[in-house]
Amino acid sequence: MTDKRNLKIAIIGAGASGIMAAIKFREAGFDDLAIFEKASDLGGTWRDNRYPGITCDVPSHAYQYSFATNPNWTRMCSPGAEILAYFRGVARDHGVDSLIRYDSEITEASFDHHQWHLTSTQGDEGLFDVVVTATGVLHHPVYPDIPGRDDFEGDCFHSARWDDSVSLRGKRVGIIGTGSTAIQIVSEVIDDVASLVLFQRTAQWIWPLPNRLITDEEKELYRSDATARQAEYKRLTHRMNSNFAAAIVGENPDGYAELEQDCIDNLNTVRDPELRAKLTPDYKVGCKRLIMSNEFYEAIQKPNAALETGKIARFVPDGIELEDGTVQALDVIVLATGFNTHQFFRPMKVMGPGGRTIEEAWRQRNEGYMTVAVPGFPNWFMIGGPTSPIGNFSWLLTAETQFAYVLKLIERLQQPGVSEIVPTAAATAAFNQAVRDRIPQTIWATGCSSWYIDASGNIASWPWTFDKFEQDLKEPDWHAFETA
Ligand code: N01
Repeated sequence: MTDKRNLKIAIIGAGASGIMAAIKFREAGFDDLAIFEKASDLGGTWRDNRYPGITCDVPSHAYQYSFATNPNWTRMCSPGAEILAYFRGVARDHGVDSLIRYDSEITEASFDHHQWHLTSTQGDEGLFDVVVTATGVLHHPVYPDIPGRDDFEGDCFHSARWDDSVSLRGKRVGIIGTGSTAIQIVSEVIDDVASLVLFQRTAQWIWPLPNRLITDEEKELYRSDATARQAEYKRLTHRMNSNFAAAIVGENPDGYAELEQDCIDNLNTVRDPELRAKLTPDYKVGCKRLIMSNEFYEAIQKPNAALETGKIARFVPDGIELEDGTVQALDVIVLATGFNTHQFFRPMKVMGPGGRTIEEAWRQRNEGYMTVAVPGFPNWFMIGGPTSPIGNFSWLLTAETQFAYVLKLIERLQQPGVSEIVPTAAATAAFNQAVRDRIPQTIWATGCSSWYIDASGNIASWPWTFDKFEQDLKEPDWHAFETA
């Protein structure tokens, strides 16, 4: 170990992926680390999203790090605050919270003489041998292109910018959007509000995931028996990735048929045929990210709930006006209108050798090699880069898989005479051609709009099974990389 070069490493983002990366770097013997975080707290999406009803619809015993399984999860799918507390606890217990430089948004990165020079909102951050971006996918809120938002005289905010000073109790509440977020909010607040109007542009398929409490006996077992805990983690991640996600990408037809039938049966629990018709999607199950809830259909059938499918024309001072001229009078409007998922680490300005920017490299589309690196940008690695498995895959396992692969590339930089490593243009082109060849066969290309699709119509997710993802990222193909 002594003759190995110690590298100066920057991690960008102190969310789930950045915390994991720091812990894994430490374990691998790297100790010159800094984590840059644009906010004043860690936790990424679990810090930003505090809306009522926030839960992770991935079972908690799968939505955790493989190396820090938690015996104390309270529910099969635990609430957001519990998940945030978990990440805080893991960061603290592994001593990586002290590496975080808060309120430091990296605004510029430029590569010269084998190193990245980083500038943040705090100023010059110096030189780094390696940069790992861990900037997440769902964190640039999209505000709807509906005119007149400032004309509305009540409270109006995005679901990821929840205004804690506003109580919904006894209010007339409007929610725009029918994604996972809106469905969780509706289910949680319906009994508190005077009335609720859900503005639906597109109906969604909903899989009836029960969210039971984890019993004290189960928790006791997980506390006393690490093997049982690990076995539950393995069982659930396998079920999610190998069965469920394989069904979604078209590699488990029986699993898919079952999933589809579950969603149809769930929809058929809606008693009023007119409401049921409005809630019936016109695209295939799984084309959009599948929503998990066994509460929403009951909530939307309550007497104080209404589903509005008329097209929104504009915000007006007392609510929302539809194209037919009717006005829904509201006190509070929640914009559950999703995220721009194609920005990655931008608006950061990234300049490779010779000043070529990532904007230039990604002018046509966001493309990398094996989801983690980009030709022309040496020693720059991404957790959650273009073509990562997103949506109904398990994100934390994706991040761990990518990190383990990236670590092998970085370890190459410790060898004498190696200062740069970067994927070749040819390997990257071949990888992306294979992606493009495969995409038309996936469920996401069967005719729906979704956040998987970028402005040019490219579908951004890993188009094969998770098993293949793990297999392909097990060991780098060294012919696909060049070093200097
Ligand atoms: O956002 P979305 P989300 N007028 O993009 C509608 C993760 N997540 O925040 O479908 C009217 O899914 C838009 O309509 P349409 C999860 O990965 C996870 O709900 O485009 N409507 C859609 O209905 C999820 O997929 C958990 O026609 C407008 C909605 O807004 C991802 O986050 C929980 C509109 C946006 O839905 C994003 O979910 C919550 C307009 N102008 C979220 N513009 C877990 O439990 C947009 N819409 C893990």
